[in-house]
Amino acid sequence: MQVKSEEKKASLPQKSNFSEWYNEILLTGEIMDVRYPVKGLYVWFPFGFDVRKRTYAIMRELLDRDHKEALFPLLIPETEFMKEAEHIKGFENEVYWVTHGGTSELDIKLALRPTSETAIYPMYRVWVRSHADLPIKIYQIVNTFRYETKHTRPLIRLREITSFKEAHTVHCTWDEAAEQVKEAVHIYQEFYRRLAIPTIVSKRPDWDKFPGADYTMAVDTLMPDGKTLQIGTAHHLGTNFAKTFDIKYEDLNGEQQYAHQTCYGISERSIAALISVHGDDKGLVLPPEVAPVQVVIIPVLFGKSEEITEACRSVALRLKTKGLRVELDESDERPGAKYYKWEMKGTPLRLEIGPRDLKNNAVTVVRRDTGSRETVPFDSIEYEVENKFGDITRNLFEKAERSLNERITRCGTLEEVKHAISEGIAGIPWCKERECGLAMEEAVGAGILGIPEGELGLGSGICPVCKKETLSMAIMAKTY
Ligand code: 5CA
Ligand code: ZN
Repeated sequence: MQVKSEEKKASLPQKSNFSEWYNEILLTGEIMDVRYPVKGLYVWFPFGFDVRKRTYAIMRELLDRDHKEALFPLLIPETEFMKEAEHIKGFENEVYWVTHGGTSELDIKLALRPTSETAIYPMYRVWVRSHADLPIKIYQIVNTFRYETKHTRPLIRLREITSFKEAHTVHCTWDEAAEQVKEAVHIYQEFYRRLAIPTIVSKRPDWDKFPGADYTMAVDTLMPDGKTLQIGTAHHLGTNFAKTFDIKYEDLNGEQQYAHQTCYGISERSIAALISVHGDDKGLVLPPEVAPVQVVIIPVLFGKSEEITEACRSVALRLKTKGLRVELDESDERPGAKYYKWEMKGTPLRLEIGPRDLKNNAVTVVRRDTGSRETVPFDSIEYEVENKFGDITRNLFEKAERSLNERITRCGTLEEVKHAISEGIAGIPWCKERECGLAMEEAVGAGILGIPEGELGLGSGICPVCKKETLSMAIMAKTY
């Protein structure tokens, strides 16, 4: 038995070896099975699906405050898909086409949505009549398909994105749409705060914006290997799509006006970030809000003890009554083996009751995030557990934020940037000119994420290319 649990412990590579760790934890942590025989498509295990469900419940909760959920078809006729020139340019190499129904060739090819502008906007054309119909704020959570040619990776770069949350809004004015983009970014920040994931918000450089957008705001986080992951984007579409899809409203003066639009999306990259930012050498570490099992109770029995079993059952019942997700592990495995198993699963709290706890009318509480052990009175277990949940989420966020901040380096030269991006994010003065930006990317072999919001984006310096003075700092990083 001892040997077996040691083996289990050793089966996860150290997190410092991130790529191997990531692949292994998806399988051992029962998040995704990567053995499906189509490249870029993966299978959600029930446990992973449970985490996904809880994560997206947060997203739904935030959006449902003032958005409506809807559902549009997966198939988009070529005639609609081919309307917006920029959009086509951006996506045509990534589209899967349905060309046949059975054995007969279709008159009009059908695209599997890579994103749903061209599925939704023909309907918006019909739905939008007057200023009184606006704003419209609709979202859907669907699968989308992108024939990605870059290296595919589970949860990160998929050919079937299974958890694409896309919101599409319509407004009277450009400014109202700009406000909506801000709101979208706030929603994402709140969402990631709930997942204890720190984020950096920046406006993408013009050459990296969404095809068909006026501008793109992006939310990024830093992965353990020092590469950033774009975990959400919000796009101001101006009237670009309104013009091609003829979405007009009658204004107060009775005049026809083109509508202004936004769209914003996230994917299961949110789950990739959740796993990668918090996990450790022992496995998953999940914030209580999204953990399928929040508390595991393990009887520490030496010989048979009815009393310990009874005490464990009673605690389980009390916590369940509080609405918590509790598992009482009464299996025959040794306690040590059980610890490994539940640690791997990221269970935020482990309660142990042994003979000494019983004697003292107490429960031993072990935190997954810190490993700390504490004895708490049996009678106040509900209070103690709920209290610790708050502490855990706070601690996870603070720890992740520290780790992010430690890996941001302010640089003065491109040589320094080259060095800094092997560890994380580099800040570098940038005059905001396209030519300089492209030259900087070329020189260091990494992308400009943008000029980040907040203090990080400020600082006087000299653009490394044109040598002009500037007050803005761009951030650069190797990206997924
Ligand atoms: N229509 C817009 C907003 S919904 C759109 O498609 N934007 S996007 O292309 O930027 O995608 C939204 C987010 O989905 C991205 O920020 C990124 O986090 C995620 N994403 C994009 N492509 C993939 C992919 N192949 N696999 C996993 N996630 C992806
Ligand atoms: Zn410059």
